[in-house]
Amino acid sequence: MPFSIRKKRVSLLIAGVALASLMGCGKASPANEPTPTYPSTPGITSPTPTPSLSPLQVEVVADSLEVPWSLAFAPDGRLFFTERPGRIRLVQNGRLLSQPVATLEIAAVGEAGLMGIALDPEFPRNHYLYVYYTYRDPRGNLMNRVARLTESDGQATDLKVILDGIPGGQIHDGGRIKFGPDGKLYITTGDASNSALARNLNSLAGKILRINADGSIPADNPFLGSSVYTWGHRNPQGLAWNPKDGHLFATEHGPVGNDEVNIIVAGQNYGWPQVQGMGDDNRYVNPILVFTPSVAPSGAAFYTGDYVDWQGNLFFTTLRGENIHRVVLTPDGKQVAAHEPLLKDRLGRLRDVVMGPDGFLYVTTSNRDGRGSPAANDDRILRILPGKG
Ligand SMILES: [Ca+2]
Repeated sequence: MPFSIRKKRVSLLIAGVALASLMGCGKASPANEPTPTYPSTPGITSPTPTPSLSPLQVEVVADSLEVPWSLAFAPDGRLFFTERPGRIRLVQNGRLLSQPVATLEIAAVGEAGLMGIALDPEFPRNHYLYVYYTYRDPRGNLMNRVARLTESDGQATDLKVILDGIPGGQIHDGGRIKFGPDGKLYITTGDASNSALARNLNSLAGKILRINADGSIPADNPFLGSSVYTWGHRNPQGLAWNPKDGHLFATEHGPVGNDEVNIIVAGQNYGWPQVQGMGDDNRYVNPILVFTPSVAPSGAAFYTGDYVDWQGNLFFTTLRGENIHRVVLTPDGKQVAAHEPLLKDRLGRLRDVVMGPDGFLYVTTSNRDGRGSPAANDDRILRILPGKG
């Protein structure tokens, strides 16, 4: 693949242990905070714990960032990402460009701001990039929308709103956007702190939405004339498709505990607010993983690189849990066979994970989001190399 971090950076490779202490962010959980546990979930095949944590190396790709929320690689190897206060930025040839790709007028309040970014499947031809952000409407209400920009030589202009009217709030704004293997744009939205909206099919809050790249509604969406794809979500922030069968997985923040990983099926209700975590009501889809206490899962990605032990595994980052989880699925791809938190050491809150064209995982820290303990060089984009220890 064309993308490569500059060779001299290879010399910076250090084991995760050394990195965490070097960067002064080996922060331990407060003594009074319960250590997250990773329970087996009732009704699924009993997970077989992976015997030991995978060896990892961690490399700094970019630092001194401000809440890098979402990563998107272009086919030419450039890495576009958002910073929540409103900037789209770029790592090119392994170097962070100081000049933003664009600075957007958004409302950065609480958890809200500039969140998701996705590149058009035809990006090499049309240079369209898509973002999800919060703004204030004329009455001062916080709202979310999806907009498209056109990139040229590292600058993005000509903003065009393609989906609007997503209720927003200081918390629970969802915000992940990704193109699926079907070429449609999927969007996670939060309940905007109004749980009733998640069970209301007429609201775009608390949903996973599916639209065409131009903002129109696909004819094969489950609800006629609606962008709603699934409902009953509280605050989903991660999307990833299993390359083996095309099934969509989503991570979701529960209230106090009951964080979820779900397999997303068109038209289904995922329970919020009637059911959180596992339920026994067949009107609602149960998650395949539940976390109590909360780990706050965010970005998600499937691994398709060369490291055999990880191939076909689902990875997701956690904010409160400050880790990357590796999930091994059963051969039918519908249940969890095993999972492990990967990091032995704390890099802090982790917001997004994607797979780079070089076959390595890239994650972002979120230590300047108001809930973390930032080190001097936070926030960062990190590259995770497996199996080198
Ligand atoms: Ca649920």
